[in-house]
Amino acid sequence: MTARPKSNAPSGVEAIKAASHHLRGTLAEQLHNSTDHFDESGKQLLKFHGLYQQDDRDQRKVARTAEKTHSFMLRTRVPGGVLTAEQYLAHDDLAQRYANGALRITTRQCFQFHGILKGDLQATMRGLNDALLTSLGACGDVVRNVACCPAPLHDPIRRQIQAVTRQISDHLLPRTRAYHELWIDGEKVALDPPQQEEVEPIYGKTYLPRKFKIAIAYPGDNCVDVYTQDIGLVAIAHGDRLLGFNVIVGGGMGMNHTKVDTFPRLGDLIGFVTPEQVLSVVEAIVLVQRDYGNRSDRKHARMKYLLHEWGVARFVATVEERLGWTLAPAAPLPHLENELHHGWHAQGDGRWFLGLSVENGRIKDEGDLQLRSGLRAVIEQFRPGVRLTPNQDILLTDIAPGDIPAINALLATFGIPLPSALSVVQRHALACVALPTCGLALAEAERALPDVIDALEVELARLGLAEEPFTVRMTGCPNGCARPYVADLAFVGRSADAYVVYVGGASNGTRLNQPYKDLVKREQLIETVRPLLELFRSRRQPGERFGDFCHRIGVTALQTLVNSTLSEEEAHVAVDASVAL
Ligand code: SRM
Ligand code: SF4
Repeated sequence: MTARPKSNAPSGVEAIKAASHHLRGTLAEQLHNSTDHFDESGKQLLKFHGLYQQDDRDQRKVARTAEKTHSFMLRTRVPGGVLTAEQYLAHDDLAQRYANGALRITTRQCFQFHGILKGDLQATMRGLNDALLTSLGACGDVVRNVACCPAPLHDPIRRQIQAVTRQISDHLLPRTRAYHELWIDGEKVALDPPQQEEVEPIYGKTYLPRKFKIAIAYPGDNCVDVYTQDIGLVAIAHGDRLLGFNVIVGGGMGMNHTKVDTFPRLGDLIGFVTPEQVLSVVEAIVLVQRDYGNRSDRKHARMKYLLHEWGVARFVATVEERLGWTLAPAAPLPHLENELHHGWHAQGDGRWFLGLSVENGRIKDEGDLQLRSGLRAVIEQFRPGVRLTPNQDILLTDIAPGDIPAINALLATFGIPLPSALSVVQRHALACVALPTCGLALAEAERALPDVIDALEVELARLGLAEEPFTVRMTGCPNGCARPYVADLAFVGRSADAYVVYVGGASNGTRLNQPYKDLVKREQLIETVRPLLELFRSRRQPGERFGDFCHRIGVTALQTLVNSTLSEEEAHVAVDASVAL
């Protein structure tokens, strides 16, 4: 039997976008009907407005019926993670009033609410709008939240890259009035027919083939994981002068365990642009993806697959053709580290900032740790600036030095530890949301990682590795929302309660890791990793990180060593031999 050729017909989502009159569809009618949910095309369009229709998957089991009770996840768009105290407090109020009482910091410096009911959507979005916030373009086939190193240090480079972040974000925000009509102006939508002449100058009627991600790194600081973005920009500076940006394109994490033609990919460095050129170059790259990205198969629609199919040279030539000029060669890349920005730091302008570690980004009150109430109390009383980090943490900024003791004391009353009281491994760990809200989760992540980290802490302490910085990331499925494939060690959900263990990434996000063992049960994760940590402890080179060690030895050699019956001494000889090969 001959294989059927793949169809090039646009996917169903393309048809929904095309017929939607710039993201309106029948959302207005559906919003006011008597059901608790939207139909399939409504679900797709809602994403562009920052909304996901979900149901509580724990409840599915309890209810034992096919009937789901729907609620919504709402993601706000927070360019560079920068919020005022008032905007933080508005999020906190809305979480209490309309969502499940918790806030979730995301890996792209946004906030998510979970559990909003359909009848409360308009009120929630009006509340955001009143605080000068939006969820437009936080999800959907557009440029998502533009990420940027959030540290508020008083240096001109940081100020400029934050300004470029805002500029790129504003420039690539959808122009449709649908968001305001539907959620903010409310009734008006029923009176006015959609304006047929409305135009989206960048996106057109069908927007992009798929989501699109952009991030900017400060020289030397890769907390945004530039290599995993559709476009990663690394600032290049000379002293206090921003010379421009190195441009990296075609990164992405998502894959499917069983489809070998889907894969994580690191971006390619394609050249250097000045601050004056950066917006036109970013726009040209987005337009190339808009016009040539795959619109028939959403599993291959990310720009990384265009890079993979075309190769870098053709991609760059197409971008340059659109620009009408050629890109300058890339500048030497500064060495990158993944800075967490934890603890107290002088900003350099007489003020201080405090970076707090938020376990898996979840701001809630639980037991002795009253994180939500404590943050609220500090922010209400001291009115600091607030920044969300790509490591799912929070920075409280612009604090007068005289307020530091009172803030430390107030945090302590709510049981909130300073990062120095936490283990190194916990502070570097990330988990995606997964169950119970994520419809794509195959296994637990956010709810499972704390216990895994507790067990790992014990092992690391036993081996004298407690101070060893390395990244541990867990996701409930292979889509890669916590960017697991660049971590030193990752656990990626494979089936209910089983994971693929990955090792050998780089803590600074510059190398992909490799699958080490498949279908490992959650309770066996630590015993699977233990022999690797033992080998690392005894055979590492001076200063070598765990991921670098696993990469140097190689996954196959590690598997052979761990599965063999060699004595410890023989294993060491074998390690040396495998490295020498
Ligand atoms: Fe993600 C889908 C959560 C960052 C790759 N992601 C989802 C959805 C919306 C599930 C769905 O489609 O039904 C998840 C909602 C769960 C929930 O209940 O809240 C979800 N992704 C998240 C967040 C909240 C994870 C977190 O724990 O912080 C992050 C929100 C970021 C934001 O503020 O915009 C999040 N997602 C990422 C990242 C990391 C990043 O952007 O730096 C990635 C990997 C990078 C990339 O895009 O390649 C990522 N999410 C995906 C994918 C795979 C896309 C692909 O190319 O194949 C999906 C599935 C999809 O799009 O079909 C997905
Ligand atoms: Fe859901 Fe998978 Fe993303 Fe985790 S990685 S939030 S399980 S889509």
